[in-house]
Parts: sequence; C-alpha cells; structure tokens
Amino acid sequence: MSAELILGKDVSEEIYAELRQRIEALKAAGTLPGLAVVLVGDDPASHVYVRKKGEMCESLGMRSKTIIMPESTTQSELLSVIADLNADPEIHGFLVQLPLPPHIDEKAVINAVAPEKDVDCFHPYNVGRMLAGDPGFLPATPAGVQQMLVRSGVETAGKHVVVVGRSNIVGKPMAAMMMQKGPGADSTVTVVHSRTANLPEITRQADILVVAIGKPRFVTADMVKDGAVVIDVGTNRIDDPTHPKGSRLVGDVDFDAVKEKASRITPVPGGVGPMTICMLMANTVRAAERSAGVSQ
Ligand code: L34
Repeated sequence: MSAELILGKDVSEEIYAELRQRIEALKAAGTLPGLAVVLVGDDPASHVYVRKKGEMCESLGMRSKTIIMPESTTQSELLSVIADLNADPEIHGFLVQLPLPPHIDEKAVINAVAPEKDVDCFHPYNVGRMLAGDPGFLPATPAGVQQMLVRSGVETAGKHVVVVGRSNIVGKPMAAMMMQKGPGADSTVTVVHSRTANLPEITRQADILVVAIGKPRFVTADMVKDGAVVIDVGTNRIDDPTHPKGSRLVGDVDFDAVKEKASRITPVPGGVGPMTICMLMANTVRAAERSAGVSQ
C-alpha cells in the first residue's frame, strides 16, 4: 500500500490563513511587519529560496527587502549591512542566507544578528532559549516539520523519533524540539549521523523518521519500518538528462521505494521546503507583534 502524502502546500495554507489575520491586526494597530533577507554570492539554489521568501512576504502584504551582495563581499562589509538592519525600525526580522562564501566566518555573522530580529533562530541566545523550552522563535525547518506532524494528526507523544543528521540548522534543533514537553513533542529521540554504527538498525526502529543528512536518496526501503511516518528534509539537485533543465530535485529518501512501506511521507519538492518559508513568515509576524508589544 502506498503512503499518504503530507504536503507542505496544504499545511502551510492553513498557517498562512492564521498569519494573514495577525498581519491585518498588526497593520490596523500601525505596524507593518517587515522581513529582510541578505544573500551573498551566486549559489543558484540560494537565489531560488531567497526569491521565494520575498514573494511570500509580498503575497502576505508584509514589507520585504532583499539585499543581494557579490561573492567578493568582505566580512566587514556584511557585518556593516547587519548593523544597519539591526538598527532599522521598519525591519522586524532578517536573516543572512546560508551557505556563505568560504572567506566569511559564518559564526561571526550569526552572532552579529540582534536576537530580537533573528527570525532564523540561529543566534546562540535563541538556540539556548529554544533548548530550555522558553517562549520565542523556533528554527524554521524543524518548526515546519513539527507543524506537518501536528496538523496532519500524527501522534508524537511516546513515539520513537529518529533524526538522521546532526546539523545546527536541522538535526540538532529537531531533536531538541521533539524531546520537549508538550503537544507535537514528548517523543523519545535518537539522532544518527555519518559516524553512527549500524545506522539502518536504528532507523528501522523509528515510528517517525526525519531525514536531513544532505545525501540524495540515502534512506532506502530496507531502512524503514512498516507503517513509519517519513519526513524528508533533503533538497538535492541531481543531473537528469530526461528533464527539461537537465537536472531535478530529489530528497534524502528514496521516495518511490519508501512510499510503499511508510504510512505517510513528505515529497520533495512540495514537502518540507514550503514549510521552512512558512515558519520564517510566522517568526517575522511574531517579531513584529513583539515589537508592537502584543506578544512575548
Ligand atoms: N539563513 N539559510 C538561512 N535560513 C534558511 O532558512 C535557510 N534555508 C536552508 C538553506 N539555507 C538557509 C532555506 O531557506 C534551506 N532552505 C530552503 C527554503 C525553501 C525551499 C528549500 C530550502 C523550498 O522552497 N523548496 C521547494 C523547491 C524549490 C526549488 O524548486 O528549488 C520545495 O518544494 O521543496
């Protein structure tokens, strides 16, 4: 039997309907939520994601600013743009799209973003609050995954969640969020990664398998338990001469085989990607509400 799809478009539409009401309320009270996105360099995938973020802002009627800087940008030039955004009262949240060119120190950039405008939730202050379970921003991709589970009625309490991958952006915060107390969490969490011994043995124990390891079709059907819920965070562009563009997007999961074993599965594209953008918008609305004094 083929798994039921969990679609980012469907889940995000529900959330956007709620966000639109909050944006209207903010506007009526004199605050227009504003998001800025900074992109350094020519990475084609980053350009696609950044364009989508700007378009979504506009479709929600929020203020949107996209700052594109050349690959040759120095770290101090980038830090100066960040300082300006930190001080700009019209910008409630902003982010610097990753990856950055190799001559720029990613940590220095992340640390320079004012925590109250850090809608990526990458600053150590916000990471610490998230880990402690305090109110505030949640990182967009893990929060998007959690919303997909909650809003499609997947029980998480007491379930074994296996996270494949240990990045600061997805794996680590995903594990922290799923082990938290409360709705959409309360799970038993295992994290596996490139150095894990007997990885398939562990993934086969997952009730919910979240895959963010950045390797095309890494998870095969033999690594998945019958009836598991499989969330594919990967976005890998692979060569495909049969496609008009010569390439296509695949996840970290061998979708065609795994969908025959899973009870539910997210596709790529159309799964987690749109949720990342949605949760970024949610964090921006939250930042604007906080600056207007209507939220924690
Ligand atoms: N600072 N850097 C920062 N914040 C982020 O939140 C990100 N990320 C990740 C990469 N670097 C970042 C994103 O924006 C990944 N990511 C992201 C955002 C959107 C999509 C994928 C990744 C997305 O919309 N994916 C579409 C397909 C897009 C396409 O056609 O290429 C999907 O349906 O999966």
